[in-house]
Amino acid sequence: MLKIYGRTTSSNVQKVLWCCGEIGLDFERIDIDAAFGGLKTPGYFALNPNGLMPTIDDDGFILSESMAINFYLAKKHNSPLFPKDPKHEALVLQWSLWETDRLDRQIVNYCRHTKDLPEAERKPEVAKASWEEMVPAFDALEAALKKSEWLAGPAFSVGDLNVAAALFRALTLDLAKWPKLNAWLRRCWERPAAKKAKAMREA
Ligand SMILES: N[C@@H](CCC(=O)N[C@@H](CS)C(=O)NCC(=O)O)C(=O)O
Repeated sequence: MLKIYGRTTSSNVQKVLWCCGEIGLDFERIDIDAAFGGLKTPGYFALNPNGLMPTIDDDGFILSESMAINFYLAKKHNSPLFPKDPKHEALVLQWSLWETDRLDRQIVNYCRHTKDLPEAERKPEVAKASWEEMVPAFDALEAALKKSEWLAGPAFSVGDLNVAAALFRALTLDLAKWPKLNAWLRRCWERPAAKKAKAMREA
């Protein structure tokens, strides 16, 4: 059976749990702390030399990077999440890679330095610099979503899943300036598999 290493409170693990829910995959989830005593241990480094979660073990095939894991699972299981049209497949890659470059760290840093960290540890200059990168990225998503309901073809795909899952923290931000992005994000997170992954995080 597919094994997923990582805790449910990690947004990158949540992304993979959401994908498994969409596909209807059974899996065993292993809490890294319980199994290995931590991420930075020889046991876990043997699986993932980055010492980060998630990692999967699919009958001996070891893979890390949440978005790559989702491409693999969606493609392997012939899920409608993975578009058949090579152009749509390319758009899945485009948006997933784009998100890791333009928004991933920026949104985490913004939320940390505006609300998540204890007040004394917040650095307003980090929040400001992050926001200045997030605005043009949100504008780019807004422009794409004005043209199409979904990011990679006519239906919800692993591209939408990867980007919406990564934008988990944006659900708590005021997105009124980006109505298409706001509606798309909420549409994605209204999916039963997304709600289930979110419930696992909050359990
Ligand atoms: N690009 C990687 C990022 C992995 C990552 O940064 N994971 C975080 C959790 S979301 C982690 O392992 N952090 C170390 C920790 O929580 O101790 C992916 O998408 O899988």
